[in-house]
Amino acid sequence: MIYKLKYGIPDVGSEAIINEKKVINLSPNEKGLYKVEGLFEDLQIIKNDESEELIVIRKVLEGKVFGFGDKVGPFNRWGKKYIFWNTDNYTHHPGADPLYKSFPFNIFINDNQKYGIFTDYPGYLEIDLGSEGKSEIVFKIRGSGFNQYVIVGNSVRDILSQYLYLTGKNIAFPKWAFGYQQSRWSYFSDKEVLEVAKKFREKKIPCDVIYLDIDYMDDYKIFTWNERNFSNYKNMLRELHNNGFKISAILDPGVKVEKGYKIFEEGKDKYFLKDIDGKDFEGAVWPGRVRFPDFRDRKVRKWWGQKVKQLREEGIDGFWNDMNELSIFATEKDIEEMKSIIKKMKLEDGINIAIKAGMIGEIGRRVKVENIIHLDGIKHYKIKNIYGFNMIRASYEGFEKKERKMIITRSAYSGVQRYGGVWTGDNHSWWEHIQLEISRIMSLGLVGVFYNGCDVGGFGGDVNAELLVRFMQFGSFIPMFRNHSAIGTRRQEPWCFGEKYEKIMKKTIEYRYMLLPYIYSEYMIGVFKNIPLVTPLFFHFEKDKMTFDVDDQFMLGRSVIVAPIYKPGQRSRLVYLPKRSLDLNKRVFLNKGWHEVEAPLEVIPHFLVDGRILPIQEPMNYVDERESDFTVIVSAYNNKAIGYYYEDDGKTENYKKGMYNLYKITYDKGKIEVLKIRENYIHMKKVWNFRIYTKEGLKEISLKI
Ligand code: MIG
Repeated sequence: MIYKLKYGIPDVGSEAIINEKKVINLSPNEKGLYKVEGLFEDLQIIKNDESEELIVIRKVLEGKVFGFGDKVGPFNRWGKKYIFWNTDNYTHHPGADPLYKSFPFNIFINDNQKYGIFTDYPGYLEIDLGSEGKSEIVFKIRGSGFNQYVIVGNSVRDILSQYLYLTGKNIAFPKWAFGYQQSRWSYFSDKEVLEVAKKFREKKIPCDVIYLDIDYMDDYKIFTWNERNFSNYKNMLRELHNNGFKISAILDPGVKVEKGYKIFEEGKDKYFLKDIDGKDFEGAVWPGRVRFPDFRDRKVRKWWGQKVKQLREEGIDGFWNDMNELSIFATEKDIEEMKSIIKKMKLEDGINIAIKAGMIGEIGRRVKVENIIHLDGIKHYKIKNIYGFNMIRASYEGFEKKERKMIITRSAYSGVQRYGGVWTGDNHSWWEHIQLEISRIMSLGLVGVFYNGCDVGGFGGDVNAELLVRFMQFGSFIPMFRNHSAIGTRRQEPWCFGEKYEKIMKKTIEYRYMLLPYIYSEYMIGVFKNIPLVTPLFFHFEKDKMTFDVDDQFMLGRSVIVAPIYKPGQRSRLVYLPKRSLDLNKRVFLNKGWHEVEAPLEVIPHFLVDGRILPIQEPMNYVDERESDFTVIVSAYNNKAIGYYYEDDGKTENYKKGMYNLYKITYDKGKIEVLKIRENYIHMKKVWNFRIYTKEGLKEISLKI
């Protein structure tokens, strides 16, 4: 059940909502206040015309609150005030807010209530969840009105599913996007890129994607190539493809102001955001003076989409959209200064770069967004939070319709799952950030963005061997497994810390490829059925109250529980199992409850819930390399289990037309049964090996299906 509550009259229509048919419009009392029986009651509405503020104060019952996407801070959001104002905020300390994205959706849970609230406002928004100790929530916008959607459901899954009814289903990413991905700011030349690629293949460390950061461009000019360092880029792309790699390139929105530069000339006075004086607005980012496309305008998206398409045709397979908060450094002078600082830096001084960059970012935050106007006359600050959303929408619209798209963005707003996925931005090579990312990744699932990830290994600062191993182990169980790090920091490709650690990381990556049949099945079923790939435990074990307090474990799919190690020197940890599960390291059953589990450096504790199955394969060098041996692990303590296996072409939208295979696998008292729910795609796995774990021991069966 979805209720719509209207406060004032919004300045601009929302772009998040695409389906309102099932929504029930509630009527307020004469003061404009709402009461939703059994859930909450509005106390007051304050309107201040001078400051353009509209404030709603609401009485609620206390409980736990989850959601808000990848904001930092505790997983349970209660007790804190949050600001939604998309900002390039690169030091994710515990109090950092606002950050890059705005997902003003969360789910309230207490003993008697379960409901979601989506506060749909794309400008400045504050939500205070009882930070002053009262059982009150305060919503504050800088605008004339906003809509709110209150979603009542009988489970978290049901509430999320209704939210996705409102804001749209997730697109499906290509299968290769679930392979290992290697990035660095930057691989500076075609030669360097090819060397990195070669190393992966020589060492037989699986890898699917290599990233190009801003230095592939000529002077940071979007849609150009640096002809000096990437003089042979066509050859580079060809070679990478021949060796099974995909390439993802960064896209920044700022278009350099330079006479004769094609993109600038085409966009000038036509496609860019305006200043109050009616001229194109100018700020400074990496290229120096830049202007920013107004992606909200359909013709601008079309223009940008064409450029993306050209890059796609040249051989770029995926795109990551950066700096689209908007991130504006300041003036051109500041940029020149920053460039010379970076040039003078020795590599060890990476942290100083961050500090300097921070100083410049501070200036950027003072850029007056009040002065920026959209092409249709709307003031930018009223819709700042959907700039990034519309930027990746432009890339999405530029792609071939039939092709699956690999597009991620740093800045986003609710509904972004219709166009792509996200990563969490500039984290650090800090132990604390493994723990932080666990809760951010889970929270991104809870706001309906199923393809998400973080910079594995940490972006800023220098990683060390043990931290990298633990980060990689965690990364191998989240939707997007990408190692990325900042300029000036210590290198963190899997081979950078000598043989001992390389071996462990190779195993970690291979294990990810082993799990791909399961990961991809669960992901695709999730896309169909609105279930995030990574969730907190309570998503699948809601009746078990203990699960609501577990914020440092997660579920990958519906059957695997993961408990990462996020402290140096730690060689065991406490794990909560909401149901009897099979320890996938030791291959023994553990009962429901708390356990201390061993975790030597090469081990990340993870478990297969009893009664479930896990389809796996032999690892390969990259996802599309070959079909490999197929095994189904069955966790059947009491000789009973059930699970699913899904496959399709992994690269087109044909799954929407039903062109896929879906098998239901059941094990009951010694008998395996594989039911073909649908078999509309080439039958790939002919021989199925079953490894069945029961209380009596292990049984192995091989079947031709
Ligand atoms: O101002 O393109 O979050 O992933 O490597 C920094 C350089 C700009 C920020 C992104 C990061 C990327 C970096 N970018």
